Amino acid sequence: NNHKDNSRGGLIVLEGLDRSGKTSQSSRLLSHLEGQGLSVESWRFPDRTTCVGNMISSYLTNNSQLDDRTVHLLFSANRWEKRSLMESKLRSGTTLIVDRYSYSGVAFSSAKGLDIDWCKAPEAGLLAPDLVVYLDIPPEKAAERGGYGGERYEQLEFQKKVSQYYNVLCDPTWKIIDACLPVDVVEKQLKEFVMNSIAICQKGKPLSQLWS
Ligand code: NYM
Repeated sequence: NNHKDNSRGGLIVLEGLDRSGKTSQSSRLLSHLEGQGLSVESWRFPDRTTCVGNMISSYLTNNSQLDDRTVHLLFSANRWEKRSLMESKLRSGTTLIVDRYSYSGVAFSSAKGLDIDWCKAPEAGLLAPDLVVYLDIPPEKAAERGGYGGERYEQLEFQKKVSQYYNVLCDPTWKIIDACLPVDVVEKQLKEFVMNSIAICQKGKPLSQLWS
């Protein structure tokens, strides 16, 4: 039947400040979904394994200096270079759990003072997520968690600005989870949102594009 033809995996995006718990929640979610017998992969942006990703990584670790607009476009290019693989994975039925996406791109660059519409422009045409989950943590609480690794951006004052731009980007379709709740509670809420979203994609929800 028709449903089966258009069945696909879900594009699930986790967003939040540094130290909000995205990475540990991604790995818990991955194990859970694998355990359900689903085809699923865990991705992250920046993807530091590509040439572009190497440039980004060297910038983040303060091993190179780049103009703010230049690095913004590199982060965007790093998503564009993965777009076709992303689309084929989704169409072949694999769900992708993505740790950061275009929203990080826009929130972090806008927090540096770049115009928000300028920041959004190169993201237009990338695949739109089926679900965005925002792990919500006050910047002060995130800072208390420690482990800011000394990369660029990992400073309280800057993270406060980033959180303001996430607020601007947030739309009513985003699912917000209080990231100060115990990890198991966050995990449980996350699973529920994700399972619902995957079920809709399996029924043949069309893929769509960001901001275009
Ligand atoms: N970051 C991440 C950006 O500034 N723009 C982007 O497009 C993306 C995807 O990179 N502080 C920032 C947010 C993080 C940093 O990410 C590295 P991570 O999740 O720590 O590897």
